[in-house]
Amino acid sequence: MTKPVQIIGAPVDYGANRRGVDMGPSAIRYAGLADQLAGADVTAIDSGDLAVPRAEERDPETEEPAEGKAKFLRETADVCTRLADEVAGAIDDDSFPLVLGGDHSIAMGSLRGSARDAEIGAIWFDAHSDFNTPKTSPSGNVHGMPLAGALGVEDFADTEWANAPGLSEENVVLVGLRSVDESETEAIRDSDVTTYTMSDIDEHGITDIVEEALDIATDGVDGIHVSFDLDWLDPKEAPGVGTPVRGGASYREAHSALEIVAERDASEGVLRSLELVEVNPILDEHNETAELATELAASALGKRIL
Ligand code: NNH
Ligand code: MN
Ligand code: MN
Ligand code: MN
Repeated sequence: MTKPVQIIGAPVDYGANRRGVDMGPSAIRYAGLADQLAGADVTAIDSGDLAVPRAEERDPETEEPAEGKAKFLRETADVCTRLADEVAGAIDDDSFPLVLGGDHSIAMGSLRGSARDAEIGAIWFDAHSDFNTPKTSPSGNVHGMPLAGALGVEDFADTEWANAPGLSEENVVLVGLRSVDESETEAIRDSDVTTYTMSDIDEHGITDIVEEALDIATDGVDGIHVSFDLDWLDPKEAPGVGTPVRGGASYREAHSALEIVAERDASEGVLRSLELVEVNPILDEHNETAELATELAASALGKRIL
């Protein structure tokens, strides 16, 4: 990454089912993010954390939407609006936004900011598809909705904060799925997003899948956002997440995936923004998931061994 990297912390847990993920940005910094980025020859500016009121001060029930449920939706809307401004501001300053979560609900802010005045694609590394809406969500947890939100599915279509008009389904690729709710299946099939499951990775290998994902995500756009949910990895590698699912990506597959992204970026300048989400230090073992997040950031931003 030749641009200066602007670190933006989003200490949000409104969207998750387990408290503690709001401490993710601190845990990732404490795990040595600055050193890892220096090791990737990146100039980093840490702009600190967004101010996020504690969930305890808020009422989880929201008045809207009329149907279905989505906990802390108003608070999520507020923080995503401010995050979008930060991300768009970093891009305007010719920096590269690196967003640290927080739960995955913040992706609606990152994507909307990244897509401001631009057509973008997105690669979504996640065990889950995050394609629920307030009407369909079995949990009411907004971290299961951000991709539907950013694509303006159903209730999200008219929002001024979730829907990212510069992001089209044709340029969205989900990689490494292994937990898709019944409620999400139809919406995904009806959409034009591309999906690769863990079985696809077993069959074709991570390198082919990520190269294909990059071809699709970058086709005809100004750049891509990479949204990286740490629960994409196998829980043995990344225990510090709220919704672990067995059978995930290995340590090497995760690095390899992001090294391929970095290589494509080095040759074609495709990367516009990156986020690492769902690190929960309360559930972690000796901060190892946070540490992994720092290493993965370095891989995505071009760290080389030789
Ligand atoms: N699909 C579930 C839900 O909507 C779980 C989502 N959890 C995630 N997504 N961590 O990445 O609640
Ligand atoms: Mn997710
Ligand atoms: Mn997930
Ligand atoms: Mn192939």
